[in-house]
Amino acid sequence: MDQKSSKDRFVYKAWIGYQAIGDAALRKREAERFRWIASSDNDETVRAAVSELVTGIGSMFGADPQAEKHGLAENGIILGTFQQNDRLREICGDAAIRLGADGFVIRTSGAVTAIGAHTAAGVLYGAFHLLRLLAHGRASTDLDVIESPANGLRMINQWDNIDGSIERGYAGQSIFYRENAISFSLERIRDYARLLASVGLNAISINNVNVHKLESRFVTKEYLPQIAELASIFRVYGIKLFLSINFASPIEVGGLQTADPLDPEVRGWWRERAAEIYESIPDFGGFLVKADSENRPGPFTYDRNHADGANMLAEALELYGGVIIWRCFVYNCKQDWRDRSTDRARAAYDHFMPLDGAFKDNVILQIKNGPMDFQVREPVSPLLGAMKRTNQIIELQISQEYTGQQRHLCYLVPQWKSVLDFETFAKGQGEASPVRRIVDGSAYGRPYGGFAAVSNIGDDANWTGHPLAQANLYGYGRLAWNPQLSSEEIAEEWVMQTLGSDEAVVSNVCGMLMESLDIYESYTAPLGVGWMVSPNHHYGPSVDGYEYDKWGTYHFADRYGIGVDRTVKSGTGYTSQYFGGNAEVYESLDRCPDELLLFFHHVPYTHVLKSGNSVIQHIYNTHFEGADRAEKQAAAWRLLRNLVDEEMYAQVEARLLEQAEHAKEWRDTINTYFYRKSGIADELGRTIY
Ligand code: GCV
Repeated sequence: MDQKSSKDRFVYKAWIGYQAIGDAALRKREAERFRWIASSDNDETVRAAVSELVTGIGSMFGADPQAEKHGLAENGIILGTFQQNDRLREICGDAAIRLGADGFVIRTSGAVTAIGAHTAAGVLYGAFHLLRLLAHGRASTDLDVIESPANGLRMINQWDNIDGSIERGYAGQSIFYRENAISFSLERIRDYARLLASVGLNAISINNVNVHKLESRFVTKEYLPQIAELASIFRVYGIKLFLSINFASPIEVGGLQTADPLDPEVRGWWRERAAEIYESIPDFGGFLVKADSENRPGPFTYDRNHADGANMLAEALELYGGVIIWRCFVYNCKQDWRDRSTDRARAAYDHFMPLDGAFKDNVILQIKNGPMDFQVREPVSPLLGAMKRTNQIIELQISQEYTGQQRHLCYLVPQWKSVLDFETFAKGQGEASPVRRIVDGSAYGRPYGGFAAVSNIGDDANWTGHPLAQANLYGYGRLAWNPQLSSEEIAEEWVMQTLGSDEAVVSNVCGMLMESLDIYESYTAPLGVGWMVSPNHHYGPSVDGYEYDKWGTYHFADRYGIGVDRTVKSGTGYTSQYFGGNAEVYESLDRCPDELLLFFHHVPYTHVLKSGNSVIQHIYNTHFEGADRAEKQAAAWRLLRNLVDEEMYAQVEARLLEQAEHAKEWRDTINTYFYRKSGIADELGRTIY
């Protein structure tokens, strides 16, 4: 069934292909040090960790480590939970007290390497981490690593539909569904679980947040047996399964007259569903909900608010320890473009802020990183940090809907880093409150915190369409584990584990990844204004594609100027949703950062930026430079022709060539549009049509 996957292909193995280490002396030494791998834990997750170590060490060092129950005296790895193993407690038990949930210790003692954790999942994360260190050529002789994840929930959202399609998917069809049925290859799902666990992810929602007819029935006995099978594969890798649900299911599936969250019959219906689900999947994670958003049903139909809706579901799951993840992507998607008073950017805050404190403890709000919708550049959502008495997690999009659809190279980790490092001033000047501390729950001592992101994988043999887009999935997981890692570190880790440690490969590919976001931004929508993509499918330039539409996504370009006035003084007042310093900076035309200028202000084309260029000249310069730089990426890759796997090489080359061509399309469409609108020529006299 899984025609496109072949586990032996280089591109399929992604970053867990465990490339052979080139240094022969190191190979010999390490093979000698890892003669056995022992665990006395009788647990499927720990067994998966053992098997991963056997595979990884075997492949990297040409070794043949034996899986044992009890560690012999020297030359091996001992791993497991502290409570099961005296030797582990002896070697690294002192660090146990410093470990958070899911954390691990890796420590060398003589010729023994110990991996200890409180939980089986922690042991698995420790095993993957040891393999990561070894892939980097780190010798195993003096390890003393203690790590715990910063975030409790580290989740991936599949936008997969039962017909096999994936909403905003750019890497083939679903690996979960085919032709209106749940249909999967055990091996492929297991390998996906391995990839996710290898970077510490611990939760997955397996169906699109737009829940259609058949998927609405996933909460019934008709589908639960197969869903339970999926849950059991993910469980081995410490990953909890969630379902996206349809708020109107009591009507559409249950035959009730209403889905009113305060109706006793509706509440009873959801309680029955919960009982059935937990009977099949005792560790079921919970529901992910898109309600009153883009034509999906929700509590507004019944004049109820989102706390009423979320709490009703939360009550049904609380008995079993389940949670409700409720999305804040709620806005008017039927706006009249002539209406200048409605501002989509304001919507999430306006809807949810008044409800702070009204949600049950097992409700978690999922907030997109920006106020609009995953544009290449947006300010940080002002809702992040605003609600002090509500659990919140951040939602990112690994799938490159607006960032080149995995046909363009766009390493998103630097974008996510800038969001996570953004100082919200939620706690005033006295205490730092960057987004990463809001979402991990620590700023307000919340019981839940974490990350969610829309997956970028499909059934393409290389998982992500563009093989280098694997770095985004990898980077997402690594950041969810530790948001303080740098973009460069993550890029290097991914390259070394995926492509090996050849110096030219590492430096060229890291360089390409690190530049790619900036390049993509340069030749697409300028200065934070966003959109300008072709409607519906969102690929390629169309400056006015969304300008006279209902979706609330406007740039307001006319012959004099461009940008959206979101100030309090003369615009939509959106800037007031930020705390102190940020509100002031964004409100001020002088202080607003160039890269977000058009998001917050409407200015004439002649307005001079901090860079010294006028807005119009900036548009011309960045578009010419961006397209040139895209071409250079292809040239940098060509230097690696004989240094990377042939199939990988060809797939990347084809995409880079397409990108270079397509960047010219963007360049010319945008430059021509603004030249004709403004009538102002390029100072450098380059060709604009
Ligand atoms: C799943 C954007 C996308 C939609 C997506 C929606 C969401 O509008 O274009 O495809 O729907 O976001 O996040 O719910």
